[in-house]
Amino acid sequence: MNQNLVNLMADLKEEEALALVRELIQGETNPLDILDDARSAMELVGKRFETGEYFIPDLLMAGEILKGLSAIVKPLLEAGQADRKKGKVMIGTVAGDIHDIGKDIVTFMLEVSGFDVLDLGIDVPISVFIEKAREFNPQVVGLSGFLTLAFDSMKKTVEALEEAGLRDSLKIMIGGGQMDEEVRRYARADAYGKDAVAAVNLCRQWIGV
Ligand code: B12
Repeated sequence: MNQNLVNLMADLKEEEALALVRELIQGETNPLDILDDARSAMELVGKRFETGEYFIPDLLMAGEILKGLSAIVKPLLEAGQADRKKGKVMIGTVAGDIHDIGKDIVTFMLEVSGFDVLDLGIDVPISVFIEKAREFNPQVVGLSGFLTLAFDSMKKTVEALEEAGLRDSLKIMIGGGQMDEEVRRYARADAYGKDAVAAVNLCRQWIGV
């Protein structure tokens, strides 16, 4: 682990963190190690938010740094990993909800773990989930949501996948701020994941890798 990178990211020093990433990439550092450090840094950011040390703008900044880092590191990974994808996961923040920091972390962690991820973005209409599920053919669909109103969007999205005849060919996981096991039952999803690590473990278990 490069503690310097973890600290720069967790302390939200964007320019210095990204400069170090570029430097590491020019050297011998494995891009996967850099992503692993980013994951550790995001965990620290989450803890600082929970304890009241960080506020919303800090989370947004952490998200920006993560995006910047991904943009530098991912092309290197894709070149070497193209034929080593473990399975397909489609993810999106459900209709009416625009929170995406948690979803982006989940997407990032899934990609780092070798899954082919289609991220549909935020406020995703049910029809788009259906259309893209037909096109992309994922083994797992992840529904993210942070608002109470997302409970119903999740339920309706699951129902629509069922009506479209796609439900039996895929597993559905839900997650995000207000979600829990009770919402999972309400929405009739297959599992609730409390964080990005849980999301990766669910996909590993379901896809069998
Ligand atoms: C940041 C934030 C915002 C930002 C969002 C920026 C962005 N790009 O996402 C902004 C400022 C834009 C915002 C807007 C609003 N927000 Co807001 N927001 C938050 C806040 C502070 C943090 C959410 C967050 O990003 N947390 C950090 C991430 C990392 O969260 P996380 O849950 O730890 O994520 C992990 C897991 O949830 C999991 N996970 C996430 N998705 C998935 C998916 C799957 C499949 C799995 C398995 C796991 C998983 O993995 C993640 C990584 O480990 C919360 C309060 C809180 N304490 O949660 C309110 C909060 C969610 N917001 C709230 C509200 C009300 C709003 C607004 C309606 C405010 C308004 N009146 O305009 C609007 C929403 C507009 C809309 N239509 O969506 C309320 C929701 C209340 C409710 N019961 O509905 C909250 C709870 C604040 C509050 N206490 O009132 N918000």
